[in-house]
Amino acid sequence: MKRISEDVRTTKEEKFHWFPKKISELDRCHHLVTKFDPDLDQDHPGFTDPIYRQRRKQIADIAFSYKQREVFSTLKSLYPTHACSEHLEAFKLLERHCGYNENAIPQLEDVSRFLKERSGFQLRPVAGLLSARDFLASLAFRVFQCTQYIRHASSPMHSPEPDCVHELLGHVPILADKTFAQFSQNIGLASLGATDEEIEKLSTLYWFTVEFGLCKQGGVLKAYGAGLLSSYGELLHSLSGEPELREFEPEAAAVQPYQDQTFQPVYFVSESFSDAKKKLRYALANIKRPFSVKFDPYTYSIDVLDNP
Ligand code: HBI
Ligand code: FE
Repeated sequence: MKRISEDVRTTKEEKFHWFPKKISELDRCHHLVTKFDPDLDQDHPGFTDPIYRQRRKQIADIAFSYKQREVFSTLKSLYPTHACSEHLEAFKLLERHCGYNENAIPQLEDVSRFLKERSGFQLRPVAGLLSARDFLASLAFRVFQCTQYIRHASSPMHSPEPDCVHELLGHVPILADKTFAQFSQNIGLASLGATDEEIEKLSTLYWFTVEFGLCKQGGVLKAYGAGLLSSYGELLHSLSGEPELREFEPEAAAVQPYQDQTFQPVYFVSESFSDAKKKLRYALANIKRPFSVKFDPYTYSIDVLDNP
């Protein structure tokens, strides 16, 4: 087969230049005519003014790195085949009612109101990566700490830390599911007053479920973990048949070494959220504390009960 160059495609012997067919494809229309560039044209009035040229360079860099819609539309195209039905359903509602679209980042307040109606979860803004203890404690109150900044435009498909793409496309849709919400809150409740070793185990459990969990739906594997649903590359990898898959068992998932630099070599598969929730309940019952905790949904507070 003949190799087709980037800009010229052949259809039925007809040659024509590539042209953008969607507004997002304007990201590729970035070739500049250098004739009047103040860096290259000696006759440009700003040629001898380094401060002016520096400012022009900064402004140009912003224009070059502007990648409209890239992340949203690429991820969205994978959801119908790769995301679990709960994520898909909530995602549609978020598009309809909460301003999810490729042109804008929705407001935290609107998304939080939506979640509160669906599952009682609410969002609160956070400045960055929290300690596991603080992050898990908030889940006990059905509060999700949500970053509001976006990843650097030079790396649209990857962010080393949580950003609003990860929160809004990965976590939020699945938090709208009542059973999953309960599962998340239960991890949070178990973390309250826990030892550092127990926090480490709960974090790992959280990692292999909330972040990188897979589940079976109608005999087909789907993703429900937010780390998967906000990462194009790892979402494809996780369902490619290549990595090792194990049946979800909380005790095993809590001590499985994990990767935060590259794709996971192992994923845990749940039968359903209710099944995962049930298994989690048994596992958490084995953590011994001199007190038990109960969330009071009327006052949004934790009741601490001394164990006899
Ligand atoms: N902090 N802001 C923020 N967002 C997260 O998703 C997050 C966190 N701290 C820890 C954490 N996630 C998990 O990896 C577990 O350690 C609980
Ligand atoms: Fe996360």
